[in-house]
Amino acid sequence: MKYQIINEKKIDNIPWQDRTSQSMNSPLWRYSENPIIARNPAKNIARVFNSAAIYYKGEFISALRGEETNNVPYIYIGHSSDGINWKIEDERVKFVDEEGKLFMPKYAYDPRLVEVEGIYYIIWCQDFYGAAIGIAKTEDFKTFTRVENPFLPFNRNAVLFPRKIDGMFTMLSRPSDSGHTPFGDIFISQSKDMEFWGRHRHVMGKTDAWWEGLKIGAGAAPIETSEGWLLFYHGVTNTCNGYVYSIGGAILDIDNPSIVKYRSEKFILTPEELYETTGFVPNVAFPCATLCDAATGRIALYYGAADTNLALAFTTVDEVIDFIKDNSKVGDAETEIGRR
Ligand code: BMA
Repeated sequence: MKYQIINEKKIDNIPWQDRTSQSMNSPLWRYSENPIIARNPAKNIARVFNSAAIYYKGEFISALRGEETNNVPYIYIGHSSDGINWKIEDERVKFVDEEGKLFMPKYAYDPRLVEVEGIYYIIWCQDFYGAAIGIAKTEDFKTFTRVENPFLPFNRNAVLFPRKIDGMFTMLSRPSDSGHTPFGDIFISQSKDMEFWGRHRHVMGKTDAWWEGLKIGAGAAPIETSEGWLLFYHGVTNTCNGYVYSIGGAILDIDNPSIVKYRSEKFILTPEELYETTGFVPNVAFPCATLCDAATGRIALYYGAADTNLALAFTTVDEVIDFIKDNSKVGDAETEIGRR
């Protein structure tokens, strides 16, 4: 391997399929049996998409965006032995406060699931007098205790780094409005205790490239590699038929991830398959999590498709980093250091 994945668990049974020819213009290739979760996957759940998965004690666990049969989203936990076939728990996650009392958000969507020092954090979007970030922690996937909201409204797409940087929890987020936000850049913030957040810095913004000319937002938790933090994010364009969400890739400086080292000016995956182009919201590919195997350099990426399905794509650390470096353009949208 040319590049190394650092600090990731070895996952012998990471979901995997060898590259197929479909992906001429992309360093990612889709799982041939996509979607892995299609419509009506469980009682009371109409659609599962934009969801995160993690390796936990020999199995895979997911935090799923389960859109119920009244279109209100909540988080559901899924279990899987292969990362592909999921058994969804019957009940939505019952979040509690520090005293153990039920403390449910009005709704919860686009969960990310990240382990930092043995604690598993779910980070999602919720109502806090408008769209805002919610966080809860668990050690056993049975009790989920709410943590203070990190930011004021409005904000979405918060993604925690999988380790502390400079001794601090580090999180990307995307300040927004409370609707179908027509703008948005990725920012970074740090916290000593997961309660008080500061040192806010700009990381990167929309660009002149049309596929991400409207807004961007962090996707999966960054992967630590020998080249820097590998970030899969979403980029959005506006068309006469509405927004189109593609997947982009960037590499952030390992010690100071507000610095963008490389950023692909081309999308790395865009909606093409029927399950991505057709559904509740057509033309959406929305990444929320990866699984990585450091030993082989394999990466499996989970992404929501058309706000209807959950899909899987694969790449290797070498292929995706080479693609990002070969197509990299770092310009004004990433060099606003010093502007606070
Ligand atoms: C965004 C979020 C995502 C969704 C996307 C496309 O604003 O709400 O959950 O996938 O729009 O509808």
